[in-house]
Formats: sequence, structure tokens, C-alpha cells
Amino acid sequence: MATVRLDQKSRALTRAIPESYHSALAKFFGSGPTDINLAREQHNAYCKALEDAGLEVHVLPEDENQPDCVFVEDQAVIIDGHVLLPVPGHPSRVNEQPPIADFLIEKMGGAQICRMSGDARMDGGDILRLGDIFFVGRSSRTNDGGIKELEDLLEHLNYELRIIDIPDGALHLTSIASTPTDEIILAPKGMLPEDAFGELPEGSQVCWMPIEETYGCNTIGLPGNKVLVAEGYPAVLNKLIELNLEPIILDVSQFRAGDGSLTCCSLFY
Ligand code: CIR
Repeated sequence: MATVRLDQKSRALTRAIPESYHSALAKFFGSGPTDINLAREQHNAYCKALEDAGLEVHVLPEDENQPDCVFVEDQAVIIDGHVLLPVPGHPSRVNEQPPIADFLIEKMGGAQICRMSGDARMDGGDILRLGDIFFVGRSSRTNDGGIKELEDLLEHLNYELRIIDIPDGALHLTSIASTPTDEIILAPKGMLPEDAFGELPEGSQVCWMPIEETYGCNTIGLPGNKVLVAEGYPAVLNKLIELNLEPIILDVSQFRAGDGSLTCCSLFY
């Protein structure tokens, strides 16, 4: 989940992997999961890494009728205690949302909940936060109606929203960029125009990574300078070390096989 600041990451919601995960949607990074036991091992290691970093982690049960249900990031947009429940951009993923919504409503007592409606569509994976600036990907999953609803919420909260057109070869904005800290954006050089993120506040910067390491640009910054990073992306790893962060490397090959990245598997609430 890329919509909370570092200091707001204390509780994470994740969801277990069903046997049906082998039928997850896959046409960008992956060609479909091949090993459900390995996927589950990798997911357990992911949850443990979050716990080891001091977070309280809740794992919702899997739903065999929802092959993509592990990718909870797409089902809710949580900003400063407000929850926007989007209409997911792919029809096969719509029924993943109710248990996630129920959990958030119960745990975030008093949170303001908005439900997207009509033709608006959005996957939470299209939203990225850098301090007080939000970026949204206009993608095959997120349309102008969805962006308008996010814009209304952010206007109410006094935050700026910048729109980024996602190239055809990518699923979501967070598939190609992340904010390992509240001042740094990691993104692959050549995938987006150099001015895609616009002018950033003093002290903030985009770190452009080699395009072959696009998948590695999805990281999760955690309190205490820790950052989760996928195994196999040396330039990204070196950049994180150069930034004085403490990388925690995870093998997420079976997330990738289902087009998912690190951020896709958690919601910080
Ligand atoms: C999908 O295509 O919807 C899933 N197989 C992958 C979702 C990944 N989520 C994300 O990037 N936020």
C-alpha cells in the first residue's frame, strides 16, 4: 500500500493464498503462478518480515473463488484514516472486496468510508504517495471517473494529485514505482517521461533505475529505515544501501508470476 506515510505504518492487512491462485490474472510480469506451496512460503516470509519490522500483521483467510485475493492493495485506498473503496478495474476481482471492507470498517472505528460507484474504476495499486503529494496512474484498471473520486477525497484532505499515464506494458503505477521513504521515488528509466512526477519538494528526488530492474522498483519502506526489496535486482539494492536504508531481501518469484509485487500484498491501516 503506497498511500500512507512511513510513520503511519503500524498495522498491515494481508490475505492468504488460495489453491486457485494458479488461475490468477497474469499478462505483464508473469505468465501465471506455477507453485502454490512456494507462493505460500514466500507469503509467510513476507508477513514475517513485516512482523519483524515491528508491525502488527493480520492475515485474512483466502477465498477459493477469488484467485487474485492475495493482492489486497488493489481493494482499498487508505489515506489518513479515510477509506476509499474503489470499484476494481477488472470485473473478476470485484468480489474480493467485501471481507476487506468489513475488516477495515471494524478495525478503523470512526473512519470515513467512501464507496466508488457508477462507471468509476480504480485499483489501489495505481496510487503512490510521496509525503503530501499523491500520484495516480491512468491505466487499464483506473479510469478518469475513478481519478475524479480520488481527487475529490484528496481535495477535502488538502493534498495534491498528479496524474501519470501508465504505458501499455505495465499494469499499475506501483508495478513500476515506489516510495521507499517519504522523500524518494524509485522508477525505471525510460518507462515514464523524465518529468512524469513533476517538480518535487526540496529534499525529494526520483532515483531512476535501469529499465531491466523495473520489477525491483516496487519496494516497501518501513519504520526504522528498513525497506523490503525483491531478490534479484542489484542496482535497486545498491541504491537503497547508498541511501542509508536497510534492505530486507525477499524472494517473491511466485508473486511476480501472478503480476503482483511487494506492495500489492498489504494494506496499512
Ligand atoms: C491482477 O492482474 O489484478 C493481479 N494478477 C495482480 C495484481 C497486482 N496488484 C498490484 O499491482 N497492486
